[in-house]
Amino acid sequence: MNPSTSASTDAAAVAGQPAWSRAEFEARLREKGKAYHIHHPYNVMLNTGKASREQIQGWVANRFYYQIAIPVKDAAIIANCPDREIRRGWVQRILDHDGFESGGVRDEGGIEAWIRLAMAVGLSREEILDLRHVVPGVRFAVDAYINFARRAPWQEAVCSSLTELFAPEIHKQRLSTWPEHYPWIESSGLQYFRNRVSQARRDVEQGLQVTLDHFDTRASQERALQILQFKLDVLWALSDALVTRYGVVA
Ligand code: AHQ
Repeated sequence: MNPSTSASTDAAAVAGQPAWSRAEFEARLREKGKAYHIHHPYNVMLNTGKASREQIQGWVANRFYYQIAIPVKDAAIIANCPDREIRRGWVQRILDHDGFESGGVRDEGGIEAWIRLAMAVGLSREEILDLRHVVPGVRFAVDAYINFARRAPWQEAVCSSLTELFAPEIHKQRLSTWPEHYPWIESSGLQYFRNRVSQARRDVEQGLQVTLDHFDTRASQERALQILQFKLDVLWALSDALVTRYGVVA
């Protein structure tokens, strides 16, 4: 269910019940990792070495649409957030993806690193940038995420980024399995995943504190779980769309 619809039925169901403790609330957020796309058949195929060159190229080309959406999504959060301290932390996410040049320090950014991944799996820069391979279901899932972040209160959009609680594991899984299964992919092409292991951990620290601080009633905590489920569904639907276009090998 898209969490932009009101969750009044849940609020009535838990009215009068005390809020979960921070530890209990965090545990329930982490428990939703069971639905993370690391368990999706397309991802299992990728990380167990069963994917064809075309299925890998299709995943990289379609996930590029998700990657270029992230800084747009994060800019929407910043645009909605009146708190300077929060913005100071959150802006790092845009720099991580778009790259920056400041005081003699130059970082090409994650989107450029993803383009290098694309070229390492045999795609041209032109065909990754012109989005010719992006399938409708991927576009709709990613656009739903961006539009949620634009419309929702900024704290809800922050909460939706918490799928990254589970991201370090998936990046480490690729780094430990792809070189063995796909030796034809140049090792430098995997740099994006190496960078994300630490960046995701740092991102989640801020996102989790904002979420634990803001959602402080039982009804709002239930809503936070719905928001996280929405984002889990975005990632799952993205992989479903790839199965439709490229097939999957169990
Ligand atoms: O590379 C990823 C990334 O930069 C982000 C930002 C974050 C967000 O703000 O929603 N989520 C996210 C994710 C990235 N990679 C995905 C993957 O499987 O490689 C995982 C994804 C996430 O867990 O939300």
